Amino acid sequence: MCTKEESSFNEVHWVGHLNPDSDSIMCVIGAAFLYGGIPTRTGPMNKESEFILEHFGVKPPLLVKDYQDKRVALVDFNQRTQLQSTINMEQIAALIDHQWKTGTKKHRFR
Ligand SMILES: [Mn+2]
Repeated sequence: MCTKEESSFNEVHWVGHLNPDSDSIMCVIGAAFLYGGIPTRTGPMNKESEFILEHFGVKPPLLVKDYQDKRVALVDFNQRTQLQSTINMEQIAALIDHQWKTGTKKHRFR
């Protein structure tokens, strides 16, 4: 077991799916808090997410347009079509919270 400061996730960019909803926004913040790393988002936040973050006084995740050369960890993610276009499979260090739908191969990540 290592401390948060020693975590291998310190340089990871946490990211959810395209057109981030509140799941994606809150998950990247929570994951970065728990494991270290940088909470990011792929686009503008919706009104619900803005309200939640403002209400709790939490800073929005960093808006990132280009993830090339970054280690990435995915949250709130289950469809490859929802992967930001500059992220390659080799960059993905972790995946949590994927909301798997049993029996549907159509939505398989790999
Ligand atoms: Mn979502």
